[in-house]
Amino acid sequence: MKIDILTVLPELLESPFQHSILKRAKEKGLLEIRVHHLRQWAVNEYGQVDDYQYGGGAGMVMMPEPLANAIEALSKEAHYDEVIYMTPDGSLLDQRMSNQLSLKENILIICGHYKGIDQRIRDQFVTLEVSIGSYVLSGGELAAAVLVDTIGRLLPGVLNDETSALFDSFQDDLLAPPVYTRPADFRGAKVPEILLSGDPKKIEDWRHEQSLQRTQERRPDLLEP
Ligand code: 6GU
Repeated sequence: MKIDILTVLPELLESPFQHSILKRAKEKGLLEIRVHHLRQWAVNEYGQVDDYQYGGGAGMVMMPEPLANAIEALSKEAHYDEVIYMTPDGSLLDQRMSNQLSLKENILIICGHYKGIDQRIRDQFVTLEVSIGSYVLSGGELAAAVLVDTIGRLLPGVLNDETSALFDSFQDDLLAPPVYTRPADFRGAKVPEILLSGDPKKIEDWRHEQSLQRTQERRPDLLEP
């Protein structure tokens, strides 16, 4: 899978994909991430990519020309299955959306800044608008990093048996059960007896029960049909 990201702050996206699971995905050749600086397509020698908004009001708007030129230039090299715009008024990201996006071949992600991008780019080029939650970030970069992380770890061959996404919270609409490691007695707090029993069936049942209980307590909305 190939993911291109368009941003005015490429520095913000330098580190997130260079560690851990995403790093492994790239090294295995399962994921290619390219971060493009929108200023390459600026309208003038000053590197301008934003301007005042029509109708007045505080805050700049990202101009349509640089974005359109960037999208068109990048589209010559790859056919994009989705052109995604990261925006707080987009569809709320959830595991289902990440699962679906992980099946795509090429994705382009546009990070908004300032007051956002000119509506005509959203109308003419964007195929999916994504928000990562009901709060406001300074820009789309951190949201894009979150989205790419959720997608990258789902690509076949990225996770091994031990880290398998099948057991993640949300994958079956349940939160993950509590986990423990050594020591079996930490300052008097003991690991639940059943996990030391060596009985796989009992352990599986216990974990499922704990998952259900946690979900009921913390995220009852996940249990609704
Ligand atoms: Cl995708 N962008 C911004 N700027 N803020 C957000 C967001 C995205 N998702 C939640 N808040």
